[in-house]
Amino acid sequence: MSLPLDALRAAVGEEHVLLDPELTRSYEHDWTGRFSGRAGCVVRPADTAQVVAVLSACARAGAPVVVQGGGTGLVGGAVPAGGEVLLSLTRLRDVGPVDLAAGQVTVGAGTTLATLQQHARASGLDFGVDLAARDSATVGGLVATNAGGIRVLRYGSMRAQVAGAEAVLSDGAVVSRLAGLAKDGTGYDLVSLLAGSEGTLAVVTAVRVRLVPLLPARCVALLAMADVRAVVALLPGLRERLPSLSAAELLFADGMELVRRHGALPPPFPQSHPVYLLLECADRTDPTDALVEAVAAADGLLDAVVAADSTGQRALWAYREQHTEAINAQGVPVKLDVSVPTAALPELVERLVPTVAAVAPDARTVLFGHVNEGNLHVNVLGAGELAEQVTDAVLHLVAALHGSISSEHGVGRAKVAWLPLSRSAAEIAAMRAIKRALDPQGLLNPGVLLP
Ligand code: 2HG
Ligand code: ZN
Repeated sequence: MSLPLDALRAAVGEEHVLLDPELTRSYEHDWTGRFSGRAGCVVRPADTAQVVAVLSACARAGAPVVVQGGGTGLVGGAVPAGGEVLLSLTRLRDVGPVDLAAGQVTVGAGTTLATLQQHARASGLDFGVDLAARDSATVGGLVATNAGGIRVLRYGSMRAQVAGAEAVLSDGAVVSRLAGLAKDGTGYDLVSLLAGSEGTLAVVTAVRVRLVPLLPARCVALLAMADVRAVVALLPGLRERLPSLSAAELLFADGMELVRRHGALPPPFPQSHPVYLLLECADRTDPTDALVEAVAAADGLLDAVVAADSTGQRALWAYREQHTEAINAQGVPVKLDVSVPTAALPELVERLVPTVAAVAPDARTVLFGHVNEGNLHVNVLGAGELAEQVTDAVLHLVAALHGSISSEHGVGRAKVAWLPLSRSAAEIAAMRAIKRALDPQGLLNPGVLLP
């Protein structure tokens, strides 16, 4: 495959076309270390016009393109398979003024989530999506994967925050829908289509996002419970009692132990418990009393701690947010991010460890997740050569429980082979037809998402 290097250099400037392996290396693997591949070159455009020039050059040369944001993806969706032009969007960092009348702001695709959050908060608003990788994850990547995170319970996934987008098609044509109109009945919703498209349909260069009210008064609680069934049984009552509920996260004894050892964190309770539920309420006025009352009324509570001050809250969140790092410190995990109807979550948890053990007896399974969405992060350590078999067994179990093989991380390269477990043949055919219409040469993120 020949790369249009001269045209790329003309498009972005010589210094932003990287060929030296010393310079390209950091772009060529995912965060976990499980996925890697050599790029033909790395190209770093500074604005939409340069993305247009890059994609036009690649279209003329028939050169495939891998699109990359902050590199925090967990399914290999932004890692080259070998020889592609790797298009890094981290220089597209323009941050527009907050439109207070609309409650929206337009930012470049390479803007990090943390920057967007700080920008919104400085104007008295906030952004509805939050996740542990906030300092590196980019807005473009959040759209591409339809990222979820810890506040889906309150605000929905990334798709729900997107009011508009600007994107470049594989032939260099620009589709720009950045007016952020709350009502627009003029046909296909191209912007919504891009959410979850994993870079296979177009390159998102800017995003117009909806903002949410800033709720500075917070309270966090950690509840110890006997099992997941007891946790799921609490959810309807908690949602009803606590309109300010904004996160409900599930942790397990072994994950807690791992995180505590990794981060040298003190134990939350005098003794270990099988399951933990982390709750956060956010409001304009202090939600502590409401949360304390709800916790006191909870059935099946083994122990609980409530943190009303920010230091205590950070300490409780650390048990949850340090899971990903603590797991990776043990070795490269097989990461399976799945969801089932919440009522089926207890059964999924009960069957998971035996399911993994049946194919990989020496592997260790660490679970945690976002309980309200029935979203479980299944991290299997020590699967070695058996990674595919473990994936197959877990994803079949999820499908049997009417779940999704990818809840919030996307399909990427990791789960392409299993897409038919979550999407019917008719749906996959429709997705392929859309792909062909927007990217007829199949140049954008080949090998990602579609089998
Ligand atoms: C989270 O919830 C992320 O922290 C990462 O979705 C999950 O590391 C994982 O498996
Ligand atoms: Zn998650």
